[in-house]
Amino acid sequence: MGRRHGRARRAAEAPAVALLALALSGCSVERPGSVLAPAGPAARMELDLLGLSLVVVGAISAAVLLVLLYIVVRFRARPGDASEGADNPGVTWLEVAWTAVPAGLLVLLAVPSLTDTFYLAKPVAGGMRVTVVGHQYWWEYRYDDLGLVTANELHVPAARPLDLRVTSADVMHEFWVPRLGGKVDAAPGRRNFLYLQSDGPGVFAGECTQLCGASHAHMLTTVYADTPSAFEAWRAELTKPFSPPPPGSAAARGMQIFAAKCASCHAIRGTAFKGATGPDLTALMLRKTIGAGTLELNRENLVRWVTDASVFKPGVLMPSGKGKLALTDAQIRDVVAFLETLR
Ligand code: HEC
Ligand SMILES: [Cu+2]
Repeated sequence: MGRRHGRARRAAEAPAVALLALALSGCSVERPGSVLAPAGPAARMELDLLGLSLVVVGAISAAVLLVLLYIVVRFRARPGDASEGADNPGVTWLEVAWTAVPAGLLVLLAVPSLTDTFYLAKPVAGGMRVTVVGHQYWWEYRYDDLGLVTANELHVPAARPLDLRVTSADVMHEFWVPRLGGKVDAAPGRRNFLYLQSDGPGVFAGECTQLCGASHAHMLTTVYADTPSAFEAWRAELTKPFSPPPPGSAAARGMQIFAAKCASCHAIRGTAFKGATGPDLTALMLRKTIGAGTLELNRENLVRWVTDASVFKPGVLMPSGKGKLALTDAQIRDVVAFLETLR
């Protein structure tokens, strides 16, 4: 009785759980983003190919199953009939047909597969060149033509083709933004080309899809396909001259701490800070998140991150402020005050 009751209740709850899951999946930028909802020409080309293969394979499967079903029923053993059945010497037209039809279908699949593969394998004219470098556990973006460097949040002009050259500074990673196109390996010592493009402005989730260490799951990225004016505003922020904080302020004290403890790993454009093992922090405050999507960017989270990032990101390669870097709480607040001037 109790068991029956439980089962009935679970059955009654199922639609509610499904609805809740649906509602939750509708929140914020969709992660990881579905290849079934392409938002640009490369992704659409790949989905069309998938659709064509499904139709062809589905038609073949259905035809074979129908013929099989017919044969099983039509030529089944009947009660009282012990004969071996008729000896069929072969039907030429049938044999020609079942050779020619699959051959035709293979050609139908091969032609678009090959043309699409070759099309997607080379840069589209007028593309924006960005070098993508995978690091444990974040993405570095170097805009080769614009001379900009940033991390984790890739701003691009909407609808412009991207000419990405993907590589790695350490282990194998894999770069994937499902709604904009295929994925590609980020391998040390190699530069793999990837063409992505959006139809228009939008925000697209991406991530590392090659298990690369303890915080592989915290190696997210976001592509911002900006309108021309939004992209220009972002570019202007990243290239404007560095303005040092006013002498005597908390931020000024923080900048000295930064020079001593952080600049060996982090660069800021227009300063003497040129570290390259961690993300470039130029215009840091324009980002929505820190730690490759790990925490929302705000003062409290910056303090927590600098205090000990490994609390949020296991195996993180940034040393803890409180531990290894031997900073006091007051020093951490000062250095965060400096970070907050980076915009
Ligand atoms: C040994 C090198 C190293 C030192 C020293 C270091 N960091 Fe980092 N930092 C990193 C690495 C690596 C990351 C990327 C971690 C990740 O997301 O996996 C990082 C990430 C960050 C981020 C987040 C950036 C982003 O866009 O996600 C901030 C902010 C930051 N560090 C500030 C500091 C400050 C402030 C100091 C000095 C108190 C400091 N770091 C010292 C290596 C370092
Ligand atoms: Cu990775």
